[in-house]
Amino acid sequence: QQTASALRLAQQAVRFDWIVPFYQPKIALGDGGVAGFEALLRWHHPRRGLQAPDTIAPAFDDVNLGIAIGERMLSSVLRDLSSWLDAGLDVGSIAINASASEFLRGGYAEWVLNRLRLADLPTSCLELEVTETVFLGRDAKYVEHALRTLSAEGIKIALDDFGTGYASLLHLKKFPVDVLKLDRSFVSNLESGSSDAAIVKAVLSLGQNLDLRVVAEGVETSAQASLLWEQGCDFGQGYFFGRPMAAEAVPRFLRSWP
Ligand code: G
Ligand code: G
Ligand code: MN
Ligand code: NA
Repeated sequence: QQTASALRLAQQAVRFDWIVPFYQPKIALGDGGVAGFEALLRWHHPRRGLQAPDTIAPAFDDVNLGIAIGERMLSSVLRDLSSWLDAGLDVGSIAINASASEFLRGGYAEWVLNRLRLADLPTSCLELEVTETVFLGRDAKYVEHALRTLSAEGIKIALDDFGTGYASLLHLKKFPVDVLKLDRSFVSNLESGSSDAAIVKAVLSLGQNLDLRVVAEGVETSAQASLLWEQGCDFGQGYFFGRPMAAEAVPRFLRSWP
């Protein structure tokens, strides 16, 4: 019944427009510049206030709700992007997260491309984050088609939570992946010289050899940022650089960023 209540809440959140993207900066470790942001779902509960996505996570796997949530997120992101670009702000590329259920709609890629065209925005301003679970279902053929279409139009594809899934290497060969997002669980123990340090090294060398950019997630300290940079990681994301923030806070963040 926990799932049922999460689905009910998600339904309400969609219907009443309680879903908003928060934005977390992605930093180029070399020069410290803002390379872009990841759009992360938050929703307003009328009594409990702003909620993280885990409170409605089962909705991501529901086809209708997953699609409806994806629509709300993309609409809001494109609206925010337009206002930032109109204001002359360079926000870099915005990454959105897509769940497996969203690919079950006919023409996922065409829908995204059409929304970009209608908003008069270039494909280079958008990135798509997927986890390996989208490669594993019966509908992997649709996913492959959608990712190839988006990729051919210039939208970068990022593999989220990298290192926590299965058969990653095969997927890297088969699907048009541009970016690996190194899961934050490997970053948190980086300094202790644990086996995680070896895993981080291996992922970075994989990225180098396959010509993929690597973004380290969950960077919480300057020591982690330095270690990652020394080992050849080009991008970082995490509380050390900035927490996910409301769209209204993004211009101020960009202006005050060193
Ligand atoms: O922001 P937070 O750390 O609470 O996000 C928790 C999880 O929810 C992350 O794994 C993230 O990938 C996922 N998530 C956040 N926003 C979205 C979204 O808009 N769509 C999908 N499908 N997943 C999201
Ligand atoms: O898409 P993904 O599942 O990777 O979403 C990232 C999640 O990690 C979000 O829920 C975000 O709020 C969270 N997060 C972002 N930066 C940090 C960090 O530095 N530390 C921790 N513990 N979590 C983070
Ligand atoms: Mn993500
Ligand atoms: Na992740």
